[in-house]
Amino acid sequence: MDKQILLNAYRLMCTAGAMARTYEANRQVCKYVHSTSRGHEAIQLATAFQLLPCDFVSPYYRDESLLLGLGFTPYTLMLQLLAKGDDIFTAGKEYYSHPNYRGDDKPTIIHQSSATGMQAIPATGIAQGLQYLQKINSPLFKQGKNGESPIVVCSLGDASLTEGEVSEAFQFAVLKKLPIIYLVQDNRWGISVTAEEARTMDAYKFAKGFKGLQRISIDGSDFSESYEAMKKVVKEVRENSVPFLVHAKVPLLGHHTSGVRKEFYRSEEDLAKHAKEDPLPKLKNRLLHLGFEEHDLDEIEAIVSEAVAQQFESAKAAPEPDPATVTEHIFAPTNITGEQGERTPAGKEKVVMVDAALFAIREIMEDFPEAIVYGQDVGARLGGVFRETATLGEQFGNHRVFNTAIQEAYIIGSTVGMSATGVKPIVEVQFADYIYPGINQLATEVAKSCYLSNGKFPVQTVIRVPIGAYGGGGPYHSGSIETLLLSIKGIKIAYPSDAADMKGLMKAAFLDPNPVIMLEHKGLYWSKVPGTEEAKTVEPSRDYVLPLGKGNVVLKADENKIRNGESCCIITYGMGVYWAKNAAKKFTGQIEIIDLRTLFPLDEELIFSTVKKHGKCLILTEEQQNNSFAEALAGRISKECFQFLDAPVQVLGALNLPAVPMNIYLEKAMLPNEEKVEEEIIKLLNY
Ligand SMILES: Cc1ncc(C[n+]2csc(CCOP(=O)(O)OP(=O)(O)O)c2C)c(N)n1
Repeated sequence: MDKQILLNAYRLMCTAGAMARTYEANRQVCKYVHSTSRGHEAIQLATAFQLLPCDFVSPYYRDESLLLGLGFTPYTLMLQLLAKGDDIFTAGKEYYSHPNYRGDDKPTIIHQSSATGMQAIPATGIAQGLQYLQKINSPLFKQGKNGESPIVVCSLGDASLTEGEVSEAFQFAVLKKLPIIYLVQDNRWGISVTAEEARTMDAYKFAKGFKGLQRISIDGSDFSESYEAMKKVVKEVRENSVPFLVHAKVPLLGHHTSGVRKEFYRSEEDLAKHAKEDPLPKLKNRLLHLGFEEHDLDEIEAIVSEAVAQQFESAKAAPEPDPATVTEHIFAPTNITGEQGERTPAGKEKVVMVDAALFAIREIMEDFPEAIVYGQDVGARLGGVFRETATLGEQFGNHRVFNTAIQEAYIIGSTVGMSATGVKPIVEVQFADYIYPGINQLATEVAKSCYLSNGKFPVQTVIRVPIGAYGGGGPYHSGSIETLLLSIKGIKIAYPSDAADMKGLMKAAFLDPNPVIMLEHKGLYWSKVPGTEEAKTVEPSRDYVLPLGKGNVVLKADENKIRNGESCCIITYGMGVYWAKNAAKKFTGQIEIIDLRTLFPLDEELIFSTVKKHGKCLILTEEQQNNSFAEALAGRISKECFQFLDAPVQVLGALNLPAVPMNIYLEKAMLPNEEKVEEEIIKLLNY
C-alpha cells in the first residue's frame, strides 16, 4: 500500500485523538453532548479515502474521523461541537458530528438525524434516486471525473441494526439492486446494552437473510485491512450496482457520549480488552515496521496536537448564532404564490375528484421527467386501490410508476434521499389509518431536514394520503389524522374538497420545494356519499395552480343579515364543507362557509376577517373533537377576535372514540352530519 496513504491515515488518527483529548480537558466549554470516534478511526478513514465528490455519505454521530478523512478540518467540526453560528452544517442547530454538505469538492451528505438506524431509509432513497437518474440518462446524474458511477455509504452503529426500519431499507436495496454500502461499526455496545443482550447474530450474519446483499466482515481497527476491503467493496458497488454490507469490528475507546461516561457501566476488564485493539498504535507499529522513524511519527503527533489546540481556541472565539436566525429555513421559498390558469374552462365536462388528482399527476409526469410515483398497489396492474393512479403505469412505464412492498416508513422516508438527488417523488400511503409506521420518518427525517440543514436539503415530495369515513369503511379505513400531522412542524398539509381544488393544489404541492401531504377524502373521491355532488367540477386547465394556504368562501351570507347580526360563519374543510353546505340550506342568507383547503399554512387572514364580520363562528371537523386542530383553532380565533365575538367560538367534531366503528349506524352516531350542524347553527344564531 502507498506509504503516503498510511501516513495520512496516521496524521488524521492523531488528529482525532488530539480532538478527543481536547474535548475531555475542556468539558466546561464543550457543554453540548458529543461523541468521538476513538476506536473507530481506522475503518472510518479507510472508507472516506475511497469516496469521490459524486458520491453520497450518511455518517452517524460517531463518524468524526470519516469527516476528517473527507477533508473537513477540526475547526469546521468544532464549530458544530460548540454550536456556533459559523457552523457550516447547521449554523448552531445540531449536535457534533451531524453534518450535511453540498459542494463540488466532497461527497454530498444529506441532513443526519440522531435517531439510531433511521438514516438507513433516507440513504437508501438516495441510491434509489441515483439508479433512476441513471436509467433516464438525466443530466442530474453526476459521475466521477473518469466516468465512475456514484455510490452511497450509509454508516451505522451495530446496535442500531435491530431497528425495524433498517430491515425495510435492506429489503428495498436488495430488491432493486441499489448501489449502497451499509457500513456497520460493531463495538459490541449500544450505550450500556451489550451485544449478548441485544442480538443473537452480528450484522454479518444478519445480512445473510437478505438475498443479494453482499457482505464482508473485517477487523475495522486495522487500517490496512480496512482500506483494502473498502477499496474492493467500493469498486464492486460502483461497477456492478450491488448493495453491500461491511461488518467492521472495532473497539470503543472513548465514552458513549460526553454525558454517558464509560466508567459508569464498563468494567476494567472490558476497557482493557478494547484498549488492546486501539487502531492508532496498530498503525504506528505498521509504519515503524515499514521503516518510518519513531521520532518522525511522534513529531507528526505533536504538530497535529498543536494545530488542534489552535483550532479549538479559534472555534471558542467564533460568534454565537444570532438569535434572530432561529426561525430561518423552516421551509424553502416557493414560487407558487398566486392562483394562475383557468379554473373553469368553458365547454368541459365535470370530473370526479379522484380523476382530477389523476389528471394533475399525469400532466406533472408529462412535464417533469424527474417525477415518479410509488406506493402500495399504485403500479400498472391495479392503478391504486381507489384507481387513483390508473393508466399512469401503462403510460409512463414501471420505472416511473411502481408498487412497493408494505413499507410505510420506506415510502415516506425514502423521499428525503430521492429529493436530495433531484428526483421528485409523489408517493402514497394507502390509507390515513396506516400512516403510523411512517410517522417516525416523517417527523424525524422529512420534516426536520430543511431546518436542520439550514436550507440545504429541503425535501421536495408529495405524499398522497386517502383519508376519512365514507360509510361502513370500518375502524382501520375511515380515520382522520390531521391533528397528528399538524403537530409536526416542517410539513405542509392540503385538504381539498372538490375536483378543481384537488387539481390546483396537487400542482402547487408538486411545485413546492417542501414536503406536502395531500389529504384526499375517500368519501369525496367519486361524490358517492349523498350530498357531495358538488365535489365534481369542471377540470381546470393544464396550467391551473392554486397556492397552498388560501382558503375559499364557498357560501356567502347576505350583507343585510350580517348587518343585522343574524349570521354566523362555519370554518371547515374536507367532508365538513358538505355537511355545512347542506345544513345551511335551512338558514337562507345567514351562513358563510369557509373551506380552508390547506391546513398548513393556514389562511388566518381569511379566517379572522370572516369571524370578525359575523361575530359568531362554528368550526366543523370530522376528527374526534377533544384536543383536535379544530379546538386549537377555536382558541386562536377566540384570542384574535375576542372583541368582535357575540358568542363563544363553537366546535363540532366527532365523538371522542378510539376508532370509527364499522356499523353504519354506529359510524353515523359518531361523526358530525348535516343534522348535527343544523343544531349547532340554531344554538349559535340564538345566542
Ligand atoms: C431511535 C433512537 N433510540 C434511542 C436513541 C438513544 N441512543 C443514542 S446512541 C444509542 C446506542 C447506539 O449504539 P450503536 O448504534 O451501536 O452505536 P455506538 O454508539 O455504539 O457507536 C442509543 C440507544 C437514539 N439516538 N435513537
